[in-house]
Amino acid sequence: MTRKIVDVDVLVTSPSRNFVTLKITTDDGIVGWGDATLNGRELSVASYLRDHLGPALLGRDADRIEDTWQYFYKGAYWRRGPVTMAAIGAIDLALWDIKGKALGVPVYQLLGGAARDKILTYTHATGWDLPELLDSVDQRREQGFRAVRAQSGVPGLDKVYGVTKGAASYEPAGRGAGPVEEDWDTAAYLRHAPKILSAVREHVGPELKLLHDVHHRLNPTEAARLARSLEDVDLFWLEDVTPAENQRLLRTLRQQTTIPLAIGEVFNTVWDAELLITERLIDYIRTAVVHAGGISHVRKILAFAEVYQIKGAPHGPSDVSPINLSASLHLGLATSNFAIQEYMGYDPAVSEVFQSSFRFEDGYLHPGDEPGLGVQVDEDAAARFPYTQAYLPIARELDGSMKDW
Ligand code: GCO
Ligand code: MG
Repeated sequence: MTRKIVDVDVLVTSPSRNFVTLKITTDDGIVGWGDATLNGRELSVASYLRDHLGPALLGRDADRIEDTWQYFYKGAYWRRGPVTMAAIGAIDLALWDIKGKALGVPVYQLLGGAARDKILTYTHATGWDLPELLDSVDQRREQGFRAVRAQSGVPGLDKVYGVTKGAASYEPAGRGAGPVEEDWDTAAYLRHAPKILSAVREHVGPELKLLHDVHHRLNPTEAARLARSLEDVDLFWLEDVTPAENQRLLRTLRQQTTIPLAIGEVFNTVWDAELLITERLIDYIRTAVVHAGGISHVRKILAFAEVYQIKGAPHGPSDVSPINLSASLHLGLATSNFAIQEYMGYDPAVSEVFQSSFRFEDGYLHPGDEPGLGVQVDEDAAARFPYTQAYLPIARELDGSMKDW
């Protein structure tokens, strides 16, 4: 028996953020949804799906998820890379959604069933100065969060990625033809960050899990200095301390600190993480299902990481769609070495387009028990929010040279 794919459609919608959504329909009328959002490069993935993979999907058996994954991964000749892997990831999510709906079970049941009752989640707190940051952290605690990522401004700068003077909201991407440019000052950051994070720890006491994201801005020496000065803050993790390309450099950093390290949100395949995993240079792997070939590939990354006592903690910002979040939660519920899920919530307009069955309670998330991934997409609502170009800001050193992301 086969379940034939009869229609493939790609929606690009912008209810506050640009999201690329894949819709696959089968000959028995089942619709599966996948997320294909690659922040700032959305249309490249949409074209990859519309122009190359979509036509090849027509007539294929929707039930053959692994074979379809291998067909597109091995069959492309040009393997890996964010655009390719996001496109394959979207197909993978849509096919898991279809299989769940066809069998009447939530996707986590197809992955082996629940390995935990609920998924610990962390959110973002931001404030330009300490009082604003503490207010933001307190708000998050009042909302029930048990784990919070704390980011602040830096004295001498006007803006730091994701934190704006006097603005409570998080505005990571600016609309327009090119990215906004920000200044960056490593020395000022290194002087300031330990003080502010120590003050946050003192304010919240020992229980709250505190995280901090460096966004690839340091070299290994600077990262070691920062980590050593933060040892007493008891961070749950320090994220993306250095650019992720030259991973051998992290060997020396690991000898300098016991702070857990989290890396991987820009990775697309297991090959991007192989050294980090086999040498255990990280404690948490951050790869998101949407960006690394979907559930089928990320669960292999997590199985590989499990052997090295590394846990999954996927990227889950508001700039990928609720379909990605749901897929991550199904995977997380069914995976024993899954630690925590990033969750920032969404603009209300996002819920007009994506209705999701996941629920947040008391600092934990659960994907819900609807068949498939549990996300309905309202295509009329999606059409009301057309795509507009938007990009993450870039940063320059004080002398005007480009800074690493
Ligand atoms: C995170 C990320 C974000 C990214 C953004 C890129 O940990 O959530 O680092 O802050 O910059 O999601 O698309
Ligand atoms: Mg990050």
